[in-house]
Amino acid sequence: MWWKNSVVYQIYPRSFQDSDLSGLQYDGIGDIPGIISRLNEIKELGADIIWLSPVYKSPDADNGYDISDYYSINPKFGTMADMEKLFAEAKKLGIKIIMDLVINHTSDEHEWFKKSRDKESPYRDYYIWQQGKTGRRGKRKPPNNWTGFFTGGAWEYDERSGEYYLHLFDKKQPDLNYKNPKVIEEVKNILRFWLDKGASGFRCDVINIIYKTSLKDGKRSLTVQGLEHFKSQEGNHEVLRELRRDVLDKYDCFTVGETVFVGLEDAKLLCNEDRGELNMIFFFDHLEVDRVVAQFIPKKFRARRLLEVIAKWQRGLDWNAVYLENHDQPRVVSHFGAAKENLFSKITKNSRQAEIEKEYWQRSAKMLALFVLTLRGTPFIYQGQEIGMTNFDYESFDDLDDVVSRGLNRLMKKIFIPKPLRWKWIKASSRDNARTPMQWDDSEHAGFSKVKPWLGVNGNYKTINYESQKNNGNSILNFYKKLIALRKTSKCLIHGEFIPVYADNKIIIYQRKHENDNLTTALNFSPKAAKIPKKYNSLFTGIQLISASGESLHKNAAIITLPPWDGMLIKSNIN
Ligand code: TEU
Repeated sequence: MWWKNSVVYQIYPRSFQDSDLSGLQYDGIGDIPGIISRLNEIKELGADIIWLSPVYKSPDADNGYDISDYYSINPKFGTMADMEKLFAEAKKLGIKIIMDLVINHTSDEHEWFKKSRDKESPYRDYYIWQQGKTGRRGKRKPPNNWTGFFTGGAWEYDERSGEYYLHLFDKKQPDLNYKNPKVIEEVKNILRFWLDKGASGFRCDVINIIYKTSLKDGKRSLTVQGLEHFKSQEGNHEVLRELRRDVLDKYDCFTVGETVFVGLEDAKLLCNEDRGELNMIFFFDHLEVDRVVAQFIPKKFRARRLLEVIAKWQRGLDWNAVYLENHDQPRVVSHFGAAKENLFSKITKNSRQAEIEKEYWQRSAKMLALFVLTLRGTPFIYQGQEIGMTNFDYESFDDLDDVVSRGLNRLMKKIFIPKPLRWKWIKASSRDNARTPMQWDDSEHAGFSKVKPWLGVNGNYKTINYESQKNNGNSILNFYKKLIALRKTSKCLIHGEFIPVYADNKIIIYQRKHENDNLTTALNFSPKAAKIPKKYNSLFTGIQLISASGESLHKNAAIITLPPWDGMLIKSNIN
């Protein structure tokens, strides 16, 4: 299973590289020829699979996660010929590509949905249409009390047919009806089409909520209401098995499912090779250790909690999809690393303070690289993570683009949450944090484009950019390269068992074991040096393979301390 030895690099095409190649003009939006022009950088990093966020035709209500034609390319990104060239050029470099499969919903501008608005159309049953209820004083009410993932209700009334349609995300993203076998056949055709073009698999968007067993009212809930009627339903498992049996198993490919509100028991079923559903899943638990109510409200970070959650999943599933960032999440160095607050802010600092910040930004980004690359599973690195890109530095709501951030702001305003607090929460959680243009160099627009980008470039691009790290042996980028290379040659890092060792509020220690090999990872998630309990000294007696600070461990000291934000990997002598 080649995908077990691989490292995946996620590209969010809109923000990766704009170009004027292949008949395109610079327009501030990344494109496929731009990706082709950067394949060497991905190869040099050591990644051998690309996950491409959606490039299909779309009105972009949710930046491509609202597809209006699964068989054509968004003209902003290029043409089908460009896409074919991307497959071919990537292949030459030994890089495989997996596509984003968004099949819970389509765009409301998809032909199926347009036709489905007509009650008599054979496409009516492609979506979930229901009559409304009559509320007080004869007022029209939605068919049930479900709420969506993007804040607000999950039903939209359609004047033309006098009924409501279900949309668990934006109202421009109507949910498909998986009780209709024709929908499943359409999905099979989409899969075949892209596999025949050269795709090596799929990242499957919100794949554990596609089947709605009943449309009864949901239990009252602060998050998504109605979940018990559509999360990980038996019908959902059946659809996945059918897609696998009839299509996926006939190709050399793999799937990684994005699974929302997923529990370990569900996940075991979804990833069980004998059942044949998905190959691995993305869960969110580890990114939510310092958040309440899904992801919006922060709470204190404790390293101990992080290890508990990671250990549960590492030991609970045979194979994990391992990640710390994607296009929906804040940058990890701003989330779990040293760049939590004010880093590189415009407020004048004394030079000593600024130096420490810079040092710690870099070191913590490396420490987090060690984390994601020494766990058991297929690692996914998100564009910009390899150079330690940080959350955006915007100062106003007007700079935001994301449909979720805007919706959330409206909702919080309605319940009178004061503006500074709204801004603080949204700033820390907004999906736009991950979507600022890739910082390639220190030229205007960070080398991403020659014209103003669709979303503002982070002001720190002069300090944080690819070019400046490329030839710096000490950079985050080169740390990623070294570590990926190390991982590729280490059976222990790929196949070794995961064993949690120790954690407190600052540090975590775990081991990977394979035959006679024994690797220990120790990570410090705090700006203070941390003592390692004496009991574990023996684990640190071997060879230090790599460390985030570059400092070597004083192995013979009676007390071993881990410098602030440091992380290290040790080949231990003992078993
Ligand atoms: O995301 C699913 C999802 O529900 C969350 O990760 C979502 O971003 C979060 O709850 C809101 O902050 C997937 C895609 O990754 C995301 O980009 C899409 O917007 C969404 O599905 C709908 O297709």
